[in-house]
Amino acid sequence: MKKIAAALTAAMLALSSGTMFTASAEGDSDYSPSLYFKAYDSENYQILPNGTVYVRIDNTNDSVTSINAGVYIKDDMKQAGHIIAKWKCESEYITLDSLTDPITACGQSPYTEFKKVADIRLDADTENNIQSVSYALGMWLDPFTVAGNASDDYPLAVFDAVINADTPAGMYTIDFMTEETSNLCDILYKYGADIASKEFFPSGDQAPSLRINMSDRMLGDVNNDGVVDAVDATLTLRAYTRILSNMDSGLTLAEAAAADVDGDGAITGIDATLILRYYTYVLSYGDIDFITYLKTNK
Ligand SMILES: [Ca+2]
Ligand SMILES: [Ca+2]
Repeated sequence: MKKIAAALTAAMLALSSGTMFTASAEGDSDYSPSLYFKAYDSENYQILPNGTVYVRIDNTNDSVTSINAGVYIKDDMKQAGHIIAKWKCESEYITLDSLTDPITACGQSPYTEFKKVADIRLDADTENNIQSVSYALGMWLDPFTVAGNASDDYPLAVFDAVINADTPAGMYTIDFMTEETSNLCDILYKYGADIASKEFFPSGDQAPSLRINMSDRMLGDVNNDGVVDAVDATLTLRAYTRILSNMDSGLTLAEAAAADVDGDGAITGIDATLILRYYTYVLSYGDIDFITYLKTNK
């Protein structure tokens, strides 16, 4: 059945390829849906404005931290009609677990065609730390009907990323699968106003990773003296200068994770500036914590 659907899809794509130029003339040729992760709020970790999860690890006890997250499709034009999302974590310290359909997790599937739990296909490959969810009908003719106002009012699936108690500080990611040719994220969507369809393998900006920065110290406190101040900004700027000169940052993994305050996975002048700006705020009797400050002063 799956093969037949794939063959039909291929045939439809072949038939429709001639009309794609017409569609691009209509002005939406650059459009495509995208996938993204969203970590849900918890007392066990903090979420930076860009969605990166900051985990303050404590290797002195055996506590396990679980990050609860959802996988979403952003499809403003509501054109998607076949969705396969696959993601993996390559770190041995993080285990993907508790893959759950959105009906069980939050009472609603993102698409009205998928009303029952059994309509949504979940797969967990625990050996390779891979999870996936598929929204597929036997033969694709029309885009799915979005249940909420937007395609991402409800997740495609939710899962836990379980962080082992002995996880070293550092920067980790959970990644959509975008490289292996036989095991990709795959979305079919309508293309333009006509019947033409397009198969799309989201990658890069259209399938950003979930970033998890872990450190034994609070965000921004690079030297771990309990305060975020000009010294931390200076250390961050020095590391950035070294990186610019093609040298090692000179920071330990715990220092680097604490220095990446905007959570983009790199240490740059922006991180140093944010630390300095927060320090200036604290000097003028500001009393909110760094992450709340970052969220309210984006
Ligand atoms: Ca400090
Ligand atoms: Ca950064």
